[in-house]
Amino acid sequence: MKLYDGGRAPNPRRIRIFLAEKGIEVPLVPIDMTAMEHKTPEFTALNPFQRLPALELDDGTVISESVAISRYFEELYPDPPLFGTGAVGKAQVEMWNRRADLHLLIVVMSAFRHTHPAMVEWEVPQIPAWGEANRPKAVATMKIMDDQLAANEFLAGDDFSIADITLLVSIDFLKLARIQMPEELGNLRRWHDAVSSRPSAKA
Ligand SMILES: N[C@@H](CCC(=O)N[C@@H](CS)C(=O)NCC(=O)O)C(=O)O
Repeated sequence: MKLYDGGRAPNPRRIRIFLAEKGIEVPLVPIDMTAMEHKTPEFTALNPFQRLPALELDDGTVISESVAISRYFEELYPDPPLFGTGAVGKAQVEMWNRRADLHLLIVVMSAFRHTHPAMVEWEVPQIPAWGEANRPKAVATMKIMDDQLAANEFLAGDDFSIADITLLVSIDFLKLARIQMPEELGNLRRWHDAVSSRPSAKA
């Protein structure tokens, strides 16, 4: 098994944090995205969407999409559970992870990719107005996350989950996207300090 990794980019980081939380070690194959190694014919044969991360199993099966890769490891290594427990708990994790993914990570990445000059060749067509339009969307989502964290230690409730990983990589990507976390979001700040101090955050 090998994990095609993309350095500090948020989606590859999601998997490294997930693996660190589980205490699993998987051989990494670094793919230099700045050198466009994810666009080579060899990598395109593995993932036609030319995106990282991607996991290649020993029988040649390739799994891409961060959540799909995470689910694979959750099945193999159920402890600690990172997709929730019980019918309600699993649904809560799914809900908050999708919210973090669709309403924050993709929004923050769009703000970055559609406005940053270095992303012209990555985001085709690059539409700066769309990038700008995503900045207030990110702030609106952070306010909702702050409300949720007023009553919960972690995003989906009492336990750390994949939803926290998705939120963490999104918040850490704000700087590159030139989006500020509003000062008044004290619950989100408290949560961010706490999850950033977990050893897995260094992954
Ligand atoms: N939905 C995918 C998104 C993967 C993705 O967009 N990865 C970025 C790095 S964070 C990438 O490979 N970008 C390459 C490109 O846009 O050319 C997932 O969850 O894994």
